[in-house]
Amino acid sequence: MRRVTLTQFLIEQQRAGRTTPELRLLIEVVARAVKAISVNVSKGALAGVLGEAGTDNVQGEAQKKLDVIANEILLQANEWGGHLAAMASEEVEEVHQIPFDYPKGGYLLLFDPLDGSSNIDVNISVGTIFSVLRNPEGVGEPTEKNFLQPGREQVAAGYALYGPSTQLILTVGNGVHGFTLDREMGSFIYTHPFMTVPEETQEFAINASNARYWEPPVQRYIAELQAGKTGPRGKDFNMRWVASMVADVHRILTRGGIFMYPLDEKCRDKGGKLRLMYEANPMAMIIEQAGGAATTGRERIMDVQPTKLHQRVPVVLGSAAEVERVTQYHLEA
Ligand code: P6P
Repeated sequence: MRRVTLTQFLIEQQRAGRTTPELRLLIEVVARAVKAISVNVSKGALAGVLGEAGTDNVQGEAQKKLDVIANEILLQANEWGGHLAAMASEEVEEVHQIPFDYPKGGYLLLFDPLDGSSNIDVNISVGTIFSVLRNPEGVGEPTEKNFLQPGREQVAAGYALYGPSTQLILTVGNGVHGFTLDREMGSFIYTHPFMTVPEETQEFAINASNARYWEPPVQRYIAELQAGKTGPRGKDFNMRWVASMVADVHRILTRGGIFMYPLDEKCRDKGGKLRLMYEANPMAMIIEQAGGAATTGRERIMDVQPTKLHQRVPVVLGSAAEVERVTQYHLEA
């Protein structure tokens, strides 16, 4: 069967009026950067890139060497193309401006360059998450304010999963499409057209060690899943927790499930654990485009009006029926 590459897919989306040439270039550049990150991640100990970088990120978390490498790759790959007005990264406090000697474009790119990096040293899948917004017209040098748009304004979102194979999952607002990296050719091959989240599921993903901190609606929901056949759900459920959001979300996108990092007593003062702008929003766009649902437990994630670039938010996403049930339990509380 003739293999369709990411480039051909994007050209066809552009022909159909779903992407602009600038957005097509942006995605191609991000895909090239992701290939370079994949090469570094897959070298592991052979390239001296494991372990701590000896620095902390904006979240006060110790950075891994690969966090810093992945961040640099994405910043440098996207500076010169003329498609971006500015960038924002989980690893960098301030908005990253386009160097003055390059032209600016109409888009804002946000990313978590290497999500789940605590898994790197134990060789478990990690990923890159990205989100694309339009830069508001005529507002001069982009500031944090330009980025503070609700997730429903995203024009594209995606992630790369560095697993047994490297996959790029992408939406430009017309369904979710998966590509697998052919390392010999160096190209992403279109392998998963129109991915959809199964409505029903028997798998849930949550860090169960936080159970004593959960709010009552979450306690109630998880207790029912754990009761299995003998409980009100009348069927057994399985639990999976990779502690790498990209890996957990990809499993849910592929075979269904619900992913929860809810508000709890431990993360309440920070507003949640996961970041809104470059983790929750892009994943929410992907999951909704695949027929699933994504909320904070109380409201649609993509309707949250951001107030800070690095703000956190509770996340409940996946099979629509399950997410709806969690929302219902919050309303009944
Ligand atoms: P915990 C990784 O650090 C991350 O941001 C997500 O990728 C992941 O879902 C979550 O945190 C894991 O959190 O508390 O289980 O370590």
